[in-house]
Amino acid sequence: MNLLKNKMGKMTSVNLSFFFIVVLLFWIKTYAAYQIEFNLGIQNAFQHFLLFINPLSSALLFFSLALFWKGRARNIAFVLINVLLSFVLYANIAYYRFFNDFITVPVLMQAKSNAGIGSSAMELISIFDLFYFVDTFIIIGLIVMKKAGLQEKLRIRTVMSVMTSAVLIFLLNLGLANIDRPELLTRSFDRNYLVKYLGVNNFTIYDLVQNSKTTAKRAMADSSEISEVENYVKSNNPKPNPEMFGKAKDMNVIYVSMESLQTFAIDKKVNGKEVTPFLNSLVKDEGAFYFDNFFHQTGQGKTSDAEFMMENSLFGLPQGAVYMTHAENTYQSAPAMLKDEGYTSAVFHGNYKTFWNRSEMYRSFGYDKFYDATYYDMEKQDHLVSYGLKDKPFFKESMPYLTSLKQPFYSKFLTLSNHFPFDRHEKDTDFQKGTTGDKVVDNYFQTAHYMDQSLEQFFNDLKKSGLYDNTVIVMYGDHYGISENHNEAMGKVLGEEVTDNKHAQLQRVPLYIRVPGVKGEVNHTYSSQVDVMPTVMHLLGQDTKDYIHFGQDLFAKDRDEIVPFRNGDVISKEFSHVKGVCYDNVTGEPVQEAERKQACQQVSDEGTKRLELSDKVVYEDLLRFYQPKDFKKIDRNDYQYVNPNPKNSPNPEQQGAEH
Ligand code: GP9
Ligand code: MN
Repeated sequence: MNLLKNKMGKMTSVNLSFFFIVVLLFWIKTYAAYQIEFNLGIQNAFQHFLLFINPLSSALLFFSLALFWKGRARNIAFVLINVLLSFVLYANIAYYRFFNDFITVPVLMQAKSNAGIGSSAMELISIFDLFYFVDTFIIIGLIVMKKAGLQEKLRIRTVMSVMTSAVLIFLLNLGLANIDRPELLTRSFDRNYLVKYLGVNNFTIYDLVQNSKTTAKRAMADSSEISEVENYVKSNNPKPNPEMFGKAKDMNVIYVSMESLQTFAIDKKVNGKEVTPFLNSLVKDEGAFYFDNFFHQTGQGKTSDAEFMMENSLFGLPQGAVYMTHAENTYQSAPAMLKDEGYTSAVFHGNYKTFWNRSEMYRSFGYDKFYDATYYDMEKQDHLVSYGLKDKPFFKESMPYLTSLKQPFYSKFLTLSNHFPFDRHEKDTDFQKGTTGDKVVDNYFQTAHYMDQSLEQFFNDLKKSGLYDNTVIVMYGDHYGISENHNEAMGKVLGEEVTDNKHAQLQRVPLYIRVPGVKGEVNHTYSSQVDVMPTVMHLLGQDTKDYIHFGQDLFAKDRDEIVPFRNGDVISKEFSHVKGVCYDNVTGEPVQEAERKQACQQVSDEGTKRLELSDKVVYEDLLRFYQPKDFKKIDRNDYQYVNPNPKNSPNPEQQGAEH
């Protein structure tokens, strides 16, 4: 009996030793490919360790499938699995050489759109690439030379324990990755990150799961579902203000996303000096409109959520970033709406195009051009900050691109300097940091001040270029910069305790709209990011009544002033429904009277309804069933953002080192 057991044990180990050789070879090869081919921005030993271990779990799992067979069949399975995995890896390598990105399911589905790669495909592959199949040859060689060991049938339990170890190793990998980069899978900022932390294979699995979820929801929907949304939207769309409608007809548009800028910084003095003197002067000196009860409504998609709301008047999603999960949807966004009017559209950003999956989402929006970091000088170290190019060089280097655009243009500038952790600007400004003792809050004022200066520089350059008098400028704070973790320091800044309600009120972000020839003022309407698209369209003389959107023109007379947030809070002109409690906006105290409580509840329900309907539009991709009058549907295949003369290649160190 013992003899038999020993024999069995020996057989198992012999059987598995070839399996381990196969796994090991693929593991080493993948790791080598990471080092040679991909620029994943490894910043420390811990990340390096994760990069090293990340091919293991999926290699174990996939090759263990072969263990269900015995003899020749198993050997053939080893070879086939190896060929399949090697092919996935190599396809990513070739794709990355051209696009600096990894293959996703939608990319495969739309192979046609990558036709541009066809002609240069031969330049992307080389004879040395046979290296990426070297393990396949070794495995075949070992089998042919009968060095593959005994191929007895393994007990199911043995195979299952190999698979379980694969899953456990994956969970360990994921756990460690989450220590370095919290919310890796829920927020999934960038494909580079997922590959860096989890590996090409696990990324492919993640992408497949994500896509099947999206596809299932989309497949269940039909064209009848849009009518409920359409009815709601049409009955909640106040008439544009005739005094403002068409006031900026045929003018250019420039949006500026002011990174992490919150309203509390406006008109604020630190160490006796204004934090944002330039922005503070805009209403008086430049005739801009300033909205002081304007709120951001972003969720996990941060900057990208803000962009999405500003240009589509739809909400971001309750979980994850809509840019990452629903970039292939049909949208009817501002750049596309203006196409018929002869507008050229462009985005400017000192980070790389994969961040927030922008290069995919912009195709759905129909953006003509995307000037990402490859268009800027990213060599000077003192011009760089965690997420890319600092704002002053960013605006400076953007000017020639901007002035070369065919007019009228619709453009967007995404700033970066004022991003968490708000550092590395000591040498760029003489503005002194705050004194609360909380590093994040203290730094914030310095980087916000630097951004303010960069905006002044940009305005001056616009004036010099002659664009200023013919361009509507919309500048908005994208989301909060100071999180709840800093309530204590914020209490010192504001001179009052930061309660739940106060924190909700702090989600105000500044919004400026400057329309040449129109005298602006401070506007107190309760409003939010979804309201900007109809406002700007109406200024340009474009009606939005045929479009599915959830915002209301900021200049309209009968707005209902309801601001829903992704965390479930809803703020209106009269009430703030925060964490389930209803506060009176005048006293800041909880509402007591039953009747008013009910009114507050109604406001909250109304806000929630908007979020739900908007989510339905996005999850079920309902705009594919909807055709606004005079709107020409966007074909994503017409858009692609490949810089023919890149000044640099993506360096993920400038893709969000910290968060
Ligand atoms: C990076 C920039 C910052 O490209 O948009 O992203 P955020 O973390 O603010 O969303
Ligand atoms: Mn941001």
